Amino acid sequence: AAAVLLAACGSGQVGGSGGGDSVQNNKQLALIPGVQAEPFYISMQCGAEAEAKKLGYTVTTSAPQKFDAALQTEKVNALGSSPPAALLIAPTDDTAMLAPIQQVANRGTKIVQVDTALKDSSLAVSSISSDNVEGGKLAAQTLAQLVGDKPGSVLVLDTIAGTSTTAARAQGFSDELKNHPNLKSIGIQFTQNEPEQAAAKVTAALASTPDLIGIFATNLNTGEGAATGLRNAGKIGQVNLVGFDASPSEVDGLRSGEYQALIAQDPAMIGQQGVDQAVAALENKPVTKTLTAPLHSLTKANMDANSQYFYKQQC
Ligand code: T6T
Repeated sequence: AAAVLLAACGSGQVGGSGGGDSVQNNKQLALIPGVQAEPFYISMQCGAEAEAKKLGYTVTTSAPQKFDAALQTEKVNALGSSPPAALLIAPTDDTAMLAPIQQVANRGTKIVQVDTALKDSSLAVSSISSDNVEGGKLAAQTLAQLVGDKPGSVLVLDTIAGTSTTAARAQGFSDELKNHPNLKSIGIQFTQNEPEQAAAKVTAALASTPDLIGIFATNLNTGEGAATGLRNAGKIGQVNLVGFDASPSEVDGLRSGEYQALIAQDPAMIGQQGVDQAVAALENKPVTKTLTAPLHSLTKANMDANSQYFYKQQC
């Protein structure tokens, strides 16, 4: 079985990198992440660049300054003058990003969704993301385990309405909470993906809800803000914080006890698979419409054995 696997793997790479039977000459891929200078997307970019190099393609990344559909639209429109062969994009809004992406697709560029997705995924030849509903469930199970049978209230911090990934995580969390009747949700709060807003929501929840026992932060920015809110109130360790992602500051926070658990994604794999699918589409090879990247539950006890899942600040 090992030999078969190896052979399959080898032939895939030879086919991918060969210029010999090249179907088209444009070897330019574009990557438009959700926001610039953020470890999740940097790790995705690292995975995409390494894979593209192997396959004889180049990746040009242009990221908006904020996680914002209008700013991301500007980046998409800027592709107009020299359209890439394929665009890997993490749409920041599941509806508003449809029209600008459609325009790029109309010019013949193949579209691959990485991480977030449009509600209408039919434009994309392939979409790659974590199983975010499952990640939310895992977060609820982890929180329930952490608090044991103790009753209490829990807060969910989401990012911006229309973000497919964090919405799915919040949904999965709420679904799983039904299996843990001692844990009472005080609802989902939106934070505009700003750590300061997440911190303020935590401060307010601590004031209004004396039995607050846990917080689920659906991504890196909400997690970093929640940790600040708990720190400011002197509640670190008293209120359990389960975060998503594994940025350097979240990893430090897990080690120091600010977070009790992190659900880490594999953004480098999402970037790598995004390139693989784009190249397959361009070279008329079989393309997989939907791919799921693995999740890893990190705790203080297992984090050092799982350091390969920590996100990068640079490649
Ligand atoms: O959690 C990731 C990503 O999966 C999500 O779509 C948006 O937020 C992050 O980039 C982390 O900040």
